[in-house]
Amino acid sequence: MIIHEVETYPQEQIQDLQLKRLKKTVEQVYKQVPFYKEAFLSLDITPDSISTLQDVKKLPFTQKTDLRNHYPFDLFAIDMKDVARVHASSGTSGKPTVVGYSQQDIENWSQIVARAIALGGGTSGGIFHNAYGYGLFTGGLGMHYGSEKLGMTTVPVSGGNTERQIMLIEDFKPTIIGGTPSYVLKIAEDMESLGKDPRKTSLKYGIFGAEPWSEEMRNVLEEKFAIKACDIYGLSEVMGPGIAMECHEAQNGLHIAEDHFFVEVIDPRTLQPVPDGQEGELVFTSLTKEAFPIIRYRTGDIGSLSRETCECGRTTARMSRVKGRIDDMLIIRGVNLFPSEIEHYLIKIKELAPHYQVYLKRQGSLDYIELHVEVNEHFYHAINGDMKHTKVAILVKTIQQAMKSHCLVSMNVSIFPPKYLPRSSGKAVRVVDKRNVTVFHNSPH
Ligand code: DLL
Repeated sequence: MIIHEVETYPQEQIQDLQLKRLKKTVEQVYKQVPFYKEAFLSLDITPDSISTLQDVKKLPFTQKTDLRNHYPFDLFAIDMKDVARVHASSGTSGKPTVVGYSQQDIENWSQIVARAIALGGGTSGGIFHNAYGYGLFTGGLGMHYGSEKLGMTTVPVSGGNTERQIMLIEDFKPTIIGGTPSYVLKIAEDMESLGKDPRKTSLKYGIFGAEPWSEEMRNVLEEKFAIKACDIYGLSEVMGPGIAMECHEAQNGLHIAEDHFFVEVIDPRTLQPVPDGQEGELVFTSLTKEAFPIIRYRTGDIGSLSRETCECGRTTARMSRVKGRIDDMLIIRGVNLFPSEIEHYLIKIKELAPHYQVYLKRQGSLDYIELHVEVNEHFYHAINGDMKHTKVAILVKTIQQAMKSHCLVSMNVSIFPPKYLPRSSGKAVRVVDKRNVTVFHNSPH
């Protein structure tokens, strides 16, 4: 359902709005954030340097390290007394990155997410089961405010405690479930273990994101729950969930909330723009934020853009599914590979459950992948008997061949029984880097 006229504006009209808002944002950061003023001056630019949307290229990039270096609040553009809320990313090392919102920012974000949920099939009167984590992570509260804004009854269940999630899904009869795709998959599996059929719930739509997932994972989730599953994208540095969202009508690219965010796609090496349709790093500039405006934020996420009008009628630019983050790209003997590409081919192997972990290991000076996969219950029960070792050996070969021919990398494969690999209630851990682990003691042979 299209809930805001801006979603169908002709491109020129969106661009006029973007330019007006960009100028205001540039003016605001120049005046209120010393970090940006210095960066502008060092490039010899002032707010007057922006007279067209193309001039955005004159502006400096912002990176995660800039947020870390100004921890916690030094990039905020308003007085702390006017900051209504902060969120932070967990950050694997050192301090988290902190972002702030004014009351108006929260109102805008709620509207953005309301639009996103409507894109994914939400309507007022429905019930939204929100299994995104609540807390400093933007997922839970971001989706919550948007769901309420849309007029949905919101169930703030957060992630974890899967048995209770299942009970609430059965009892409250939600129409939409939101959560990371990997966690919602776990909910389905646990239902099956309890002898319940996930296809029989009241759920009609799923809004999944916060981590890379493949088309094949979409098929698995749609099949398991008998729902339509759509992809939602966002990041805390730019706002949180809702920056872009797929429509359930086309399920073909994520509509960007272009009235609030200006998107660019650049080549991460040359930092130059790449043409529409070509993959590169997504870069966002906020256009309406008050507390934490951000200029040309390099997301590290790889995707591409399309500006064709979508069959749902919306005219906003669409971004592709995010393949992964540049820092998560594996480089194995010269081949670049994202875990989501491994997922894409792994899920097609019918003996496997849709769970995997990529162990990065090193032998001498060479890196290699040890792929940890899990067989599904069906295969597990079918292989009991004398042919067990042969069947597993054949499966290993099948996986190795699929990886070699599609991902161009030879991998070691370890096969585990069902439910062996760790599940997360939030973002799944797909890569485990064991390259710098030194063995403390090896027992003699
Ligand atoms: O993950 C915001 C969010 C919450 C998005 C709920 C969607 C749903 P962060 O914790 O700051 O924010 O992590 C942002 O997660 O730069 C991407 O690398 C990744 N990411 C987010 N959505 C997707 C997606 C939230 N749909 C980082 N596909 C981003 C692939 C995604 N990766």
